Order: sequence, then C-alpha cells, then structure tokens
Amino acid sequence: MRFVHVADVHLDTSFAGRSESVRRRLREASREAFRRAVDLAIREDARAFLVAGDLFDGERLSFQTERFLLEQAHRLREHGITLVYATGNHDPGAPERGPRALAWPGNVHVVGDGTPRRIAIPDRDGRPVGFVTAVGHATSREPEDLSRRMPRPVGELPEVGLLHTQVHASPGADAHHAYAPSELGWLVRAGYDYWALGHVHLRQMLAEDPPVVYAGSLQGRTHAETGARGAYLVDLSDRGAPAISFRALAPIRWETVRVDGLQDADSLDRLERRVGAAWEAFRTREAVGPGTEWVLRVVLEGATPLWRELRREADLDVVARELREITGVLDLGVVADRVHPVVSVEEHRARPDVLGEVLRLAAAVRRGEERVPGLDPGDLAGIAGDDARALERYVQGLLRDVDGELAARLLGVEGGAR
Ligand SMILES: [Mn+2]
Repeated sequence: MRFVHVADVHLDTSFAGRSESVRRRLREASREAFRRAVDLAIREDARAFLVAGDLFDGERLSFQTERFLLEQAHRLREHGITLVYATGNHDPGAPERGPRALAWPGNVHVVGDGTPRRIAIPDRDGRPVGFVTAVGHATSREPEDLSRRMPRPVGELPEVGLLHTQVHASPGADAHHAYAPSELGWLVRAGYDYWALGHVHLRQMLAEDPPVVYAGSLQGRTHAETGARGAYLVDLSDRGAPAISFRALAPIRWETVRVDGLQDADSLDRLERRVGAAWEAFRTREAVGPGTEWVLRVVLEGATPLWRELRREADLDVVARELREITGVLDLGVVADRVHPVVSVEEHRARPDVLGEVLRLAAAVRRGEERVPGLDPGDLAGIAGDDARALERYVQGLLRDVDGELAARLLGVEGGAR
C-alpha cells in the first residue's frame, strides 16, 4: 500500500498582524501545498491520502477553501484514492456540524470522534491493499490517550494508525498542548506497520521499527516553523522494509537571519549591504532552488554606531521596507532590541571600577570558575526546578555575548535612546 501522509494544514489561518496582501498569499500557500500533496499522490499512484488532524485552523471556513477542498477530494476520487481525515484539536467534532460539514465525495472518510474506525484501502480493482485505523478529537481539549482505544491489528495486509496526538516527551512537544497524549512505547508495540501522526509541527521520526512519524506542518505558519515543509510518501508493499520519503511542498519558507559584528555599519546603505550579504550567504548554504518565497526575519545584534536609530520604530520601518525591496522576499521584519553602542569591552574589563568588576565576573561565570552569588532559581524566568548544574548552565547561556550590552548599560551611554 502506497500513501501520502500530511498533517497540520491549518487552512484559513488568519495570519493576523501582516498586511492584507501577505495574509492572502500565506493562506493561498497552504492551499497550494495541499494541492501539491494531492498531485504527489496522483503522480506516485498512491492508494490513500491521510490527513492527521488540524486540516482547518478553526471554525471559520472561506468559500474559496470550501470549493478548493471539494475539488481536491474529487481529483483524488477520479484516481481511485481514498482520503482519510482524522480530526485534531483545531478542527474537532463530528462532520455534521461546522466546517467539516462539506459534501465530501464517497472516497472521503472523516473520523471526527473518539471511536476508532478501521477503513479498508482498495486498489483500482476494489481489492483491499491495506487498512487505516483512524481516531479523531471530539473536542478541542481531548484529555484521553486515544491510541489506547485502537484495536490490535490482525491479518496479512499493512495496517496504518492515523492520529492527532502529543507523544510524551517528543522533541518540540513543549510548544504544543498535551492533547490526546500518548506513549511512544505503546505505539511501537501496538502492532501497526506505520503511525501517521499530527499535532507537533516539527517533522520527525520518533521510531523506525515500526515508523512512528510526525509529518510536521504542511506549510510553515510562524517564525518557529523554519526549514522545508511538506509530506511523506510511504510505501508499505514490503511490510518488513517500509519505504519512506519526505517531499518538500510548501511554497513559502519562514526563516530568521541573524546579523552581528555591525561596528563598521555607520550608514543605512552599509547596514543594508551587510544584511544583504548575510541573506545571500544563507541562501547559498541552504541551496534552496528558485521559486521559493520567503517570510524573513532579520535580527540585528551587538555593537553598532546606528544603535540609536535602530531602536526607533519609524527608522526600523524604513530599514524593513528597503530590505524587503533589496531581497525581494514576500515579507520581512527587523528585530533590533539587542543592539547597543560601540564600547571597548577589553579596555573596560581591565579597569578597577564597578563595570570592570562586572565584566570580569561575567567572564568567570561563563568559564565556570565563578557563580553569581546568592542567585535563586526562583528569581529567573525560563528555568524550573533547583538543579544547581542546570542553573549554572542556564546563567552561562544568558551571559553569552552580553559584554557590550552590559558595558553600554552601566556606562549609561544609552540615555535618551527614545
Ligand atoms: Mn496543529
């Protein structure tokens, strides 16, 4: 059985806070990525198209998306491909109500509640080539481990489990709510040949035998969702040797480029040239082909003679607008809250004053030779528990690359920044 596995499509996300044209393009891109996944299924002669939840971002569904989805479902039907869609926390509930109440064609199975359904996947002649067992979220805050309700597979044909779940302790899970939580150990031993999962937007294989796989979001939606995004093409014809390949499909990529060492950038033109060069270097390193669109965030850091301008919103807007033109990206934002005046850290570190003492202490803490006296984990945001070693590492992390900022703040040269 060959199939395509997608997850977390989030159609009709609002993308609030961006210009109307960018928002429209981002919403189009989610549909475009979905269309490309359908193209892939048709081209590769897949028998099933699996959606592991969060097909929709919420209750609202645009006319455009409604027409689009039905069109894609019909394309799959024309090619004898079965679409199985298990709902997630963003699109929970039975298909009779809400955005899922579309006039789906007969090849579509929507599983919108917590009762597992085992669906036979036929070949072109109607003979089953495998089974997909799906279970959906009935509510937006499913507390139960739905995987425990799935029946133990039996028989000679490949069996796939389809589920929107937060697998306990999987990388990136912290960024998502623990809805329908499940245990990797149980999934591995449950008897399925492949677990098609959704919910955690970071693409990953949690296990290889059998494959337990998060497809990741089909099209990135925030700056936290970087890198290529797309679908998995899976072939279980040989149950002992599943063939799994990732296909990048998202037309838009989200990335962040950090630029520091701006001591010599003493004019708008020089600053923009530096950013332009960093952007070119990034694209060369990533070897992304033409045709990809970008939502880019440029983070300016460290010492720069332009620190005063870069903290003014109106000036930052000019930088963002000009950089958007120079780079030709779809959208671009500039973050510059870590820039500071140029001060000679080395010179100040050698002095016997308070600043010198602070700089020497910071360096010693980074090297692990000193601790910040009297520091209580309760005083720090971003760390839990009272493990002394973890606290030390955390503080060392905080003190990385801060000398210039420390010096600038203590010297008071930042006065009158706004
Ligand atoms: Mn999601």
